[in-house]
Amino acid sequence: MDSKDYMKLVLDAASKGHSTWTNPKVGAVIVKNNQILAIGHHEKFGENHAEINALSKLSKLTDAKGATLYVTLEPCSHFGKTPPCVEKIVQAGIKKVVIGQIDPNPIVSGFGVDYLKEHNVNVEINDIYPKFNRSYNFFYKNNRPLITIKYAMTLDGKINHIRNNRSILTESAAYMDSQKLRSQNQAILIGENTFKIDDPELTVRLNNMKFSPIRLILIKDINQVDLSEKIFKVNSEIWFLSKTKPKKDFSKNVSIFVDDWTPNKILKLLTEHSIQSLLIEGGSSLQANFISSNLVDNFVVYIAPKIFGGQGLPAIFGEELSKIMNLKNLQVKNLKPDLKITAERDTN
Ligand code: AOF
Ligand code: ZN
Repeated sequence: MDSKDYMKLVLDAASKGHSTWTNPKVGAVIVKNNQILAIGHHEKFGENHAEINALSKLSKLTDAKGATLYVTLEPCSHFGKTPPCVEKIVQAGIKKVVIGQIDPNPIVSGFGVDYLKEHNVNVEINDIYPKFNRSYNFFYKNNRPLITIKYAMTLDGKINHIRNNRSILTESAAYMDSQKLRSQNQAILIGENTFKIDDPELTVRLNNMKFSPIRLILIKDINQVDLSEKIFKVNSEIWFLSKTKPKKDFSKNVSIFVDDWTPNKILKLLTEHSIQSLLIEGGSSLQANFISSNLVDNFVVYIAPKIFGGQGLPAIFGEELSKIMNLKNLQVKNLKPDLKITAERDTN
């Protein structure tokens, strides 16, 4: 195996991490004389970093003396929830560290490499995982969350059949895929009409698990919210973004932010709370507002094999959006009987 193979191996290891939010997924492998001594990955937010998990698999730390450490992300140099990995790496006598990517997190960025070099460890830096830990990287580079818009439509662009009624357009494969999409985002946002008409739970139902990203609801008047809505049945965080102050008490998992909300203000709030990714599920006027503000990075569109024609409401965005947007990286996936199309903002 060569360096390229090891870098692929660490990426596979990193991918095994589950609940690492809002920390990155990281993988590490220790190699000596072309033998793999140990592989580790970051398993869960707040727990050991990948490098420490790999080192702790050795029978003794000094088994790694003279070895090379391959790691997807620059090893950390700060005291956070765990002590700095670079100190352990130096203590173990590792002589070379091959890094997949410099950490964009300013508390680490470059400092990890500096520490290793100062302690006579050879460092090789690559930049080979541009898409891995996408929202983590995006957040630190752009100082705002990565924003994805999701909607389902018919082949003639209709999202609803009858006004103020929810039309279910797609089938089970697309449904499962959209659940996965929810699980990949730290927060979900919906507007007032979607909240009232759909009465959604906004949870993730996957592999017999039920959990939820932070659920954000944009509403004019918080005092119009009915506590019997389905959203309150699940005990995870809910944020109402309201124009008015509440007159009644809500449960502990409900936060109310009062302002005259615009897409830019919402984004500022999320950034201040270190939210790295946001999925906007609807309705289309809320999505159109974000597009108009030039704040949408990703599109996920499910297309159902139906035509509503004049029986349906105006097509998605209709006249609500007067902006032209160019997209790139269009990809199509067959989720029979539906299609999934993804696209990204074209920044050029
Ligand atoms: C991880 N896992 O394997 C590596 C990380 O709050 P802490 O102490 O867990 O530190 C989180 C930061 O540590 C994270 O933003 C990144 O900069 C760095 N490296 N984090 O959770 C890991 N190697
Ligand atoms: Zn670390």
